[in-house]
Amino acid sequence: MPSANLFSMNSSADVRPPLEPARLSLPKPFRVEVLETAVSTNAVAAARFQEGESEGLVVVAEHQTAGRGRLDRDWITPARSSLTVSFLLTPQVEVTRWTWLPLLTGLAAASALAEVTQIAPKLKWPNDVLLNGRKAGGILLELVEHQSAPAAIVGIGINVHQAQDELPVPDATSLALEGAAVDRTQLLQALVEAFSREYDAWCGGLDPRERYRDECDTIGREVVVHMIGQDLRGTVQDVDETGQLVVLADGQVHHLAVGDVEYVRRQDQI
Ligand code: BT5
Repeated sequence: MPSANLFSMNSSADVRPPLEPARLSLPKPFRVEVLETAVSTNAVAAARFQEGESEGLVVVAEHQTAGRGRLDRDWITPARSSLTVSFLLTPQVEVTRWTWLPLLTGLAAASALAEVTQIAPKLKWPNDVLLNGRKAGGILLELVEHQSAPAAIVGIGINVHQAQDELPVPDATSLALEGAAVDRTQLLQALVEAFSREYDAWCGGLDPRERYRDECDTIGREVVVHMIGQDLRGTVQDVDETGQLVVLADGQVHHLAVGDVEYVRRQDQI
């Protein structure tokens, strides 16, 4: 039995069962390492690469004690409440195109969630998975090097069982809050399968833009993009061939690699 303090008073252990790696049957080269606790699965996957692990390792933690978001922000999840997963990848694709990796991971999450829950998620550029407009998942790409060889670590967190008071911000949600009771092992299987499909197609030269445009909630919106030291207000026109956001602002077209996107309503949308 897991210790009672892993769970809040009103939730019972049987609705938050542990992951069951023995039930997984993952496509090659993917293989899973499930940890009871990790500081951050991205950090563990990076360390494994530096210890000699090759592409395809999938590190999963039942609990992250210091999960990371972008720009040193936190990713906060109670034990066994969610999926916290990192992929170790060494794609034979130009490093300048690795910017697609978080977007491909978003596409994989959207497919897996649609398959397992029948709820259709939307993707908010660059790294949010939205359910009914609220953030249920986040994605983090980090690059690491070992003996001059680069690897990408792509981490994703998906909120599964959390109640509202277990989420760190009010505009976050979980599958449970959206009405979906999900088996995390089944969701992990679906996520890795979907990621494998997206990744293989992309490594094989397929342009993911059409698929991304279909799933992305951000294109066509009036937005403010918050960047370090600068905010840009404009209309999102597209994503470009490297996955950058194309924003028309003050008559100029900007291609943005990073930023936090805030959706704003135009007067005519109120
Ligand atoms: C992200 O950053 O959304 C990327 C999150 C990546 C997490 C995964 S879990 C597996 C792997 N290992 C890691 O250590 N990280 C990855 P960003 O866009 O910067 O959003 C971070 C912000 O989201 C925080 O500042 C909070 O406002 C909010 N947040 C934190 N935890 C959340 C949660 N569980 N659900 C929704 N929002 C959350």
